[in-house]
Amino acid sequence: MARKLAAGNWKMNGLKASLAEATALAEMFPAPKVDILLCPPATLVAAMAEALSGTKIDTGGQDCHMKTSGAHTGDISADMLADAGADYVILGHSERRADHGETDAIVCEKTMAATMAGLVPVVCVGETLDQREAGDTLAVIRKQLSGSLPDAVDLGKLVIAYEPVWAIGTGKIPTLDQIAEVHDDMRATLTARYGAGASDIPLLYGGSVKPANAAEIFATSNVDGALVGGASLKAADFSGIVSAL
Ligand code: G2H
Repeated sequence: MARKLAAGNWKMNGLKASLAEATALAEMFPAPKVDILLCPPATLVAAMAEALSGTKIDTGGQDCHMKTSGAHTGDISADMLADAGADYVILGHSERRADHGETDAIVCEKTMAATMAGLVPVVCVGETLDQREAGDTLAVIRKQLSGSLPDAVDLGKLVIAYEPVWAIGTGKIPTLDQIAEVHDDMRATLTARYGAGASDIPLLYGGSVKPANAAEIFATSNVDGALVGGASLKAADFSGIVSAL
């Protein structure tokens, strides 16, 4: 049985004052029944990890380079995130794939780098609206999973997030049947590749998750949690999602 995870992706939002939202969330959940993760912008990773030390909330990055060090201006390595106190790193988010041309092969290299650094990669996949309307959703997700994940993974330290591109920040979500279809197929695809241990991989849904729709999404087949953007910025909103899980 996969463990439950409520993960917040602050994207390019948050200044030092925003750490008060993280500590407020920690005060609301001193002994949470599920895993809770916040991924702030890189500038806040070290400060958030420090602010949340001694709490039950983990900190993560939103991307890392595939190399451990070197001449890569503006990038940060998985080792640097770990050194700053991160436990997780989001990889292959559709905004990274669109804004920075990240391919499945690049995401795969980053996933290996994250694992080597001791981080838990949260690998994102998802179809565009055109791909869904063409009936290609499952084929797209299978291809992304195949290309973005290495053959050697630590099944106990891997998270997958299904985020339909057309549902991100739009207020639209797939039907629950559509979410179940993708999540069931992802579980089957991962099990076929990695064996029965793939049942332990948390499969998150992401895309316009709110307190009002979280419970029905979490009740959907093979949904083990959520990757939440806008609704993770305020403790008052994110707490409603955590409580629903
Ligand atoms: C999808 C999600 C967070 P939002 O990108 O990863 O964002 O919840 O704002 O749609």
